Amino acid sequence: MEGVAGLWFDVADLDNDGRLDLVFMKYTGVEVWKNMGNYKFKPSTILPRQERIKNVRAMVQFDYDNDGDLDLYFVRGSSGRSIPNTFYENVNGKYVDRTSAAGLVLGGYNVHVTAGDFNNDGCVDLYVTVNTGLEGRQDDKLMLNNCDKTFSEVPAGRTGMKSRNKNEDGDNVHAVDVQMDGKLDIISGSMNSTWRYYKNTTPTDNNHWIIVRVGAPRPSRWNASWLRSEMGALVRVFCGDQIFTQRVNSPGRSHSASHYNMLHFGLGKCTKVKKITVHYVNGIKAATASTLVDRIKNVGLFFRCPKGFEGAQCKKRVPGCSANPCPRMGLCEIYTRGNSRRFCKLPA
Ligand SMILES: [Ca+2]
Ligand SMILES: [Ca+2]
Ligand SMILES: [Ca+2]
Ligand SMILES: [Ca+2]
Repeated sequence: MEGVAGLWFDVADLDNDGRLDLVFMKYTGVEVWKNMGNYKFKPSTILPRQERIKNVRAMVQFDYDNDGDLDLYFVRGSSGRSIPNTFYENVNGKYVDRTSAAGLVLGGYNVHVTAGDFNNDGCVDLYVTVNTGLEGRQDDKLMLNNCDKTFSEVPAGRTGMKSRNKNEDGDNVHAVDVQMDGKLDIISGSMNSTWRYYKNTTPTDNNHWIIVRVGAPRPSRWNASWLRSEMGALVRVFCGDQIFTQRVNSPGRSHSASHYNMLHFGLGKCTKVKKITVHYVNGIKAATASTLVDRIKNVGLFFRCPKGFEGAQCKKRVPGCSANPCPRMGLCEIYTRGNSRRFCKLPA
């Protein structure tokens, strides 16, 4: 992989084998490296004509048709000319160009994209930021999913979003529910100005939602892997006869990665979630029983650090922590890595 001249890169399991592959977005085309396991990668040409997808600025993997597989959208931009974006539908593991059919050409000088169900109708929408350089000032684009494999742009005057100022170029954008009220909000930066935060006040027409807070995988008798992150896990919400699918990842990952494990799902009129499943990248699986909607649901393992401890998972070694129970920790679990290191961890 040495010498890959990339502009941005992202991780995504493009071939659905459970291992996250690498996607390099370059001025000269897209380059994919398939994850072979054991930290080995090899070049892949899984995307049709990927070498011709030039000037990619960002990508997002999302299930636009709720068929359980993740589709792929590249936004593209150049200061010299208008460039169409590229959208691939995942059809049984093969990627098919549906850019025009889905109404996602856009053109112009697009910079970044985030996906989320902004009106909670059960169909994932897109928000694309735009650079002003090409055709004068342009506003960002909110593309609502019509739930029929097409998208429609919401006219700028109807979004309530402030027009970008002259010379204010769109940049990062994240779909995040700031208040945890079930309505996804927008946080968007610009290259030469300030951040903007847009609170979502869209009428949701009694649509429902659920936020899945994904914790770490629980080690089992069969799999005590220390690859214990929830990042990259595939999460499915089964509601009514529909299945909603997302992967745990930063919502603005191509430009500015963050650790964000709260997945927002719009559920439409569905009122009862049958189950939620999580497939972690280390092979461990988790599932919940049925649950009501319009709430936050925890899945997986969470840690909190008692006073005097520190680190994301209380990794500061506890003096005298050699036997269970740990001092001052009440009910705790001890995990060992190798022969020499022991940590006390207190399940939340
Ligand atoms: Ca893969
Ligand atoms: Ca799909
Ligand atoms: Ca929607
Ligand atoms: Ca909100």
